[in-house]
Amino acid sequence: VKTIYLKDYQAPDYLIDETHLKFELFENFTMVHAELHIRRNPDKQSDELPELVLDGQELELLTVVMDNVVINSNSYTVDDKSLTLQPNKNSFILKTTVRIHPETNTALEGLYKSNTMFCTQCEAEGFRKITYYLDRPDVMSKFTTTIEADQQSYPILLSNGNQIASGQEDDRHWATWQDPFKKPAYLFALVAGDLWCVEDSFTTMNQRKVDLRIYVEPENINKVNHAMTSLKNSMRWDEEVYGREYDLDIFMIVAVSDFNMGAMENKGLNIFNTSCVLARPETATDMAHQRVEGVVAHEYFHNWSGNRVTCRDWFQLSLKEGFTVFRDSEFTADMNSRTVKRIEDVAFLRTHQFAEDAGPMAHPIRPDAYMEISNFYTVTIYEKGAEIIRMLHTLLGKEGFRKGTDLYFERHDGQAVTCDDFVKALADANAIDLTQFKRWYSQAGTPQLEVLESYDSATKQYHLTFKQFCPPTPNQEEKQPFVIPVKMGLLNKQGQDLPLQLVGEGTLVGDVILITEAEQTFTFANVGEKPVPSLLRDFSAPVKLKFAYSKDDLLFLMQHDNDGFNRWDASQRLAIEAIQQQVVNYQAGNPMVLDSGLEKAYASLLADSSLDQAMVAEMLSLPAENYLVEISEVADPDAIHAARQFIRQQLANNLKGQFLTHYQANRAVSQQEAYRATADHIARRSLQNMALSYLMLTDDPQVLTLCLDQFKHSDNMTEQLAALTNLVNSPYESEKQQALVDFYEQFANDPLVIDQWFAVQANSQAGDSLARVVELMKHEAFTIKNPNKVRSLIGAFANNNLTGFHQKTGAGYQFLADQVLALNTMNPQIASRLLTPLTRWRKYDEERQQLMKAELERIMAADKLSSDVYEVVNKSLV
Ligand code: DPP
Ligand code: ZN
Repeated sequence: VKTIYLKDYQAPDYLIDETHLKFELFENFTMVHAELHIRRNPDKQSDELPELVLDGQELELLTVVMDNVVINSNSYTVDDKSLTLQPNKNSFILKTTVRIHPETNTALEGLYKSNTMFCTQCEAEGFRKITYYLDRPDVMSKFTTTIEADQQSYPILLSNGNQIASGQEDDRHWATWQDPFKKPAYLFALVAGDLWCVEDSFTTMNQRKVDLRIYVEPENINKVNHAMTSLKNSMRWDEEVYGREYDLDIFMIVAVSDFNMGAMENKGLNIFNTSCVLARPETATDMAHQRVEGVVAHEYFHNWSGNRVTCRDWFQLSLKEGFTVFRDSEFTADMNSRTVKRIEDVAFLRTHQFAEDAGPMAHPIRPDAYMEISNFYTVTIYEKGAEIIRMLHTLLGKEGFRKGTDLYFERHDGQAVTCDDFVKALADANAIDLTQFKRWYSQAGTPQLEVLESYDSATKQYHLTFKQFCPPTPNQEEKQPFVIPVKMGLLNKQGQDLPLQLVGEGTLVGDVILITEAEQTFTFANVGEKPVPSLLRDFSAPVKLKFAYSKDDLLFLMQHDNDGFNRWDASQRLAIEAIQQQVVNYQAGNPMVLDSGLEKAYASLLADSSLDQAMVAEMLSLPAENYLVEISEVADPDAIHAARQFIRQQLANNLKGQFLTHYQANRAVSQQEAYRATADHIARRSLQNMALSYLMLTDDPQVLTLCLDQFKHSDNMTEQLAALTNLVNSPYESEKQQALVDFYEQFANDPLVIDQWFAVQANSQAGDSLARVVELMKHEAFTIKNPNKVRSLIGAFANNNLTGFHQKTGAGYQFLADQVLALNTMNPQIASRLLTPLTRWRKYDEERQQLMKAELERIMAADKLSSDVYEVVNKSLV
């Protein structure tokens, strides 16, 4: 397996102005006829005509014709990765015919079948499994696509752009689609199937009417309304916030059951995993509704940030992904509760991306090297990438940022560009220097920001000293200081923000100070009393902030900080401290105790009726086990689980009355009001379910009755699934078994709900969860060929069932390695993704380390490892 380096980038020798494709779809094979209008790249002149090397994999080459002359096989070379020809003209038309086998394509890359439909996934390098091509994003071409198939089985034939012709001959029919916009091959899409669609329309800011269609398999036709509403909201938002108008007359989404990722932004024809588009109250939770809204927006926003302006090469992936995640998270914040969205995003980042940054796969948001690009669709490229864009937004302000993106879109429309181009447009539009800021693009790792305070009552000066340090990551020992924007406030005894008055060195813009050095002191003047600092408000930079807050400070911030994010963060710090102390007690064999400060804080949260319910629910959630692992020096899964559980249990017992009051009040409203996926309804249900999960720890038969009632008599999946989850983790064995049986019967026909049913059991805290997962793999509803099933059963177990996966025998590790090996040839992308928990072996004790490493070595020794799996295992063992 070869490593590819950014520094080796070369512009293409040839360009493809036009691409004409014809697909003949049959049950046992597909013929692909390609006509490529090729010319030399005028920017790369040399005396001799270079060879033309077209990418192609798993293709059966039948004919090659250059300018109407048949080329015989002595005049070209074919290997398992490419077709090489020697052109004799600067521009020519190349025609090839290949035979491919979508019907046996289990990797779900290129053209494949999902249930009975044909569909495609070409990002990043799937197009080369369809035809010989210059499969790289800096080759942009105008595509015309004709699809021919059996009329009965495949009445719907779709591709990018507008349909320009169609016809029928005997039992076969065809349709031709033309995309007027140049695009790289990774944005190509084709769909053929027996699909139904819901239609709507959107009128753009310039009064153009756009046809909106969501295609699904017939049984899902009643589950697309939420996605359609989300789409229209996204289109309006992108006009209002970024001035971006949709550019074709039709926008289509197709829902596909077998899909490696969440969704794909193909021009005019987005293809979605069913899990990211289908939602209705009875079958999809609030979280699922929000995921649909977010992913629909994300893919739609790519039309500008990704499609109209695309990436020069795959090292620039964050150019489109980081920016588009930032765009979709701001959209979600505008549609729902801004603070709750920020809390969710940061909790996700700190749990998953910080762990990636601290592990063997750590990479900068613009990597320097990769073996398999599919491995770089990571939380770093996406979520950390979005944080880098958010910092630029903070530095430039809303208007400056908009000026910058306007210039970016105007300057680079129709081009394939780099992250440097993006930053340059922002810098040029605002006449500022972002040179040092760009270190965020090239340096991996999570910076630590340590802060020390001192107060001088005589001079009324308050000093904050910041020290930044970024730990070494693979191939990057030393780091240069980052630009770290710290949004902050200084609170007086009443909890009010004091005016910020900087004296001496340093930059303060509004309420943001800029850290640019390894160590830097800021002095604030006219501070009449020693304040409590509220630092990194709204999580203004993706760093680990260290400040020695006292317990009283945290309680104070929890109540008074006018930044909602930091109020929540204070509650988390308090909870972490309380849990970590019990981890120590547990390990020493000492009795565990509940911190009285934490209990008081929770009691007052529950008593404060002025607070937003969603915020109360967020603040009552103890940090997740995975996050507690991430912040441990050496993670002890049993101790973390026991300590966290102990605290939950004690809080439940001591605050039972308050939890019950909240539960009953909110459940009563749920029973009266029809379900709506709006922020206020979601907030109410999250508090209700939070209260229920505490109450179920109290072993009170009255609570069991409430839980069973919620399970049986709810009109929505949010309540029903929460009740099921509580039952599954309860000691009520017969009720638990009955609920699982009833739930399965109720939803046996709905694969996405059954995915939830698998996940609930995979996450079960019962001691036999691994045996149960193994058993469920034989269940009629399970198939390892469907990525959603793999994620909901195997992935959920390995990623979220801390004690089950990390059981001391190593059986969890062995199980996961077995599944990775089974998937290695079948679906390398999914196999590689499943490996993540094993790559984190350095986090655990010596014995577990050995067991985890042994499984990685066993995988390494296997035959025919895919490049996907090889890269991750290889890097993990270095
Ligand atoms: N480009 C896609 C997305 O993130 C990945 N399949 O939207
Ligand atoms: Zn994306």
